[in-house]
Amino acid sequence: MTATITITLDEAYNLAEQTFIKLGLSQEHAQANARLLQSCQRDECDSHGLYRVLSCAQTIKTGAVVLDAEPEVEDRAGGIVAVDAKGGYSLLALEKGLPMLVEKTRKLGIAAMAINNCVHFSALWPEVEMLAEHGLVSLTMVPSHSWVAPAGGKTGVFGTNPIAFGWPRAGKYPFVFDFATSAAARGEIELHRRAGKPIPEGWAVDKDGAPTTDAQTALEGAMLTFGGYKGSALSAMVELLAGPLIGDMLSLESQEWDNGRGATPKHGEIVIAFNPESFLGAAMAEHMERAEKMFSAITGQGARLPSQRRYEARERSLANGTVTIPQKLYDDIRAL
Ligand code: NDP
Ligand code: PYC
Repeated sequence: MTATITITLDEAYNLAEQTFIKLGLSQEHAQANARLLQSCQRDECDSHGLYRVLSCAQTIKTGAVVLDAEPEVEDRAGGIVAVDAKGGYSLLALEKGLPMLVEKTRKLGIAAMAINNCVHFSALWPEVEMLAEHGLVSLTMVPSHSWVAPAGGKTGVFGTNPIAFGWPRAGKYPFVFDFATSAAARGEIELHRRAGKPIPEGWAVDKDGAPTTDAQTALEGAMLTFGGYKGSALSAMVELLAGPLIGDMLSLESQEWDNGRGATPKHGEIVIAFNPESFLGAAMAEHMERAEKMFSAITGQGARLPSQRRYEARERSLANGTVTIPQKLYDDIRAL
């Protein structure tokens, strides 16, 4: 059994923040990153929780990220907010651009934010949850490095390319899903490797295109999309919307930029937000209630909504004021 350690939520935040500062990140970036990692660990999203401090450390060591980048927010034509992350981590850029995105969405009914030139390591659900807190529906996506083969191929073209969607619900946690368009996030395969566990069939192939359940072989080979050609097409859409459309890198280009350093991907991100009130006016409550009918039809038959596990984990962590992580992860972070 894996040895674990339980620490308070504050300790989780401080562990991340202090390590980032020791590694040379500016305080603003260290805090934005630590806030995100604490939230992910609180919600038991292990592949994008405190574990990410290790890949950030590796990225910082390679010099691939600008440690004190000051994001610049630009009010671009009509409904577009453009944030230049200046080669820094994405999260501070997101925090800086979000208020203008909310304001534009409220005013125009629909608006989009392009974050460019950012190093990206995070889960996307916190972003759509933040927008849902403002009563907005939203969609966000990012490419990564070209680890994932297209359906029918065996060489990486796509990133793990997550898509997150958020829908506000009166008096309830929002409806949120957030998943990679690969069969699993790369972070999941890395966690299997660290735990010495095989990965499920269908996640990856080896360098020659043969199926593998060995995590290390998978990381050296190519990952697979979920849902065959359907996941493959969605992954291509993510590349296009969060790449060429906003003038930023494809996963293939992020991989070239990395040039074997082993840094976290660098690319753009697109966040699209919709204001239900602008679409529906006085009929908003009625139509939001119709959405509830669908949620009830799902949960009413014993199926669960995406994020339910996460919200339950959140309640538990907040009630206890703690999170539990592998002792080895804690030791590895402390060793930094
Ligand atoms: P999963 O395959 O675990 O899918 C996650 C989503 O599906 C969650 O919303 C989850 O809800 C929901 N879900 C899982 N099981 C069920 C079920 N039985 N019924 C209904 N809903 C379910 O996640 P991935 O491995 O694909 O991705 C994990 C994370 O990795 C994401 O947060 C993603 O943003 C991040 N990621 C980030 C990348 C980046 O480049 N920055 C790249 C790739 C991934 P719940 O959480 O409640 O289980
Ligand atoms: O887990 O696939 C992943 C991932 C890529 C970038 C950040 N997380």
